[in-house]
Amino acid sequence: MQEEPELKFDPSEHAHRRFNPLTSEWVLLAPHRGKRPWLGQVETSEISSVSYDQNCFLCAGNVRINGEINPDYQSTFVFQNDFSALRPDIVNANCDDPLFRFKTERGESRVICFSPDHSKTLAFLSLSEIEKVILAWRQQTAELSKQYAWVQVFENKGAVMGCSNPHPHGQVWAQQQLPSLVVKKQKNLCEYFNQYGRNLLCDYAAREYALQERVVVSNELWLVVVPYWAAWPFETLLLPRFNIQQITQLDDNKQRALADIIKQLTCCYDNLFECSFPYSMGWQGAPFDKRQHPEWLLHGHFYPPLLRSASVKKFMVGYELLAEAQRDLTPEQAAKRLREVRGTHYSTN
Ligand code: H2U
Repeated sequence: MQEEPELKFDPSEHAHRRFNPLTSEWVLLAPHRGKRPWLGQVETSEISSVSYDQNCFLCAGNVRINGEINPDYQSTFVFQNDFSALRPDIVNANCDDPLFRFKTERGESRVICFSPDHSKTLAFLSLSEIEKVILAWRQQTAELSKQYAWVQVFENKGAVMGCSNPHPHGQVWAQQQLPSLVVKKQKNLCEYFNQYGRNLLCDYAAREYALQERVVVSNELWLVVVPYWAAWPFETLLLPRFNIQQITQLDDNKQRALADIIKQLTCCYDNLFECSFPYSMGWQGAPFDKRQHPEWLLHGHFYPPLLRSASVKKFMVGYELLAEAQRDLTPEQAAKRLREVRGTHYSTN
């Protein structure tokens, strides 16, 4: 009698679910679905070619929507968002009805222009210019954290991510209460710390660095991986290889090494589909609640929407909205593809 060949699990072929320990959510991997045809929506993400645009609200010397004139800034420039989602002058009110619960929220929203040059995304800035952006993130967080428990630094890049203006910029939103995703992350980090007496993300960074399978770029102090549990096709997690809880604790040396990693990563992203790669990115660290947080490690998330090319994005729709996140390309394949396009920016070759 002929023996049945033993079926061996192949993560790049067989559907399986992976667990995200930061969110306690699972993601379904269906690698074989990557070959399906696409006749749907197409995106464009071109690199801007002008250093100054007279119609841009963020360029130096131009008038903003509220009539204020931007200074002739030479480096980074921060201003109070003229359409702030969060404001410091709010009345206090709340309701505990289990079905109609609310609490008013006090806060501030600011815009951070990365440079006066309208065309220079992070991938095109010099290392010292990227360091100035990081310094702005540090300084804004230091200032706002005196009053607010949560300071969210982020960047929406590209029209596909809802970015309203191509001039390279990010935002910072500060608020009194911890937002929902942060509460969830804090709970999971705490549970791991209480169970193992160790920091989840420190452990994860060390394991990924040793494995190298999902590493995209690294240097002596920082590491970028496509996380094992990534939901978005080319999602990455930027981790320090040292213990640090908050962005305000960065020093100049760590900041310099971080600028190098950001430059490397954003060049990989642009090189992948030879376009100005869209994404939402942001930093998360321990809340500013005057407590010790040994369970936290500062980290950055990059969530790019593109799937197959500069024009085809991943849609989080039917199954994802109703059941759970799902991806075709495995995180290992995504990391390999990003690694393969490391190096100088494609537009300079
Ligand atoms: P996004 O591109 O991520 O939307 O951020 C740009 C922000 O800039 C946006 O929140 C603000 C918008 O409110 N803005 C001003 O505050 N003043 C302006 O004159 C234009 C845009």
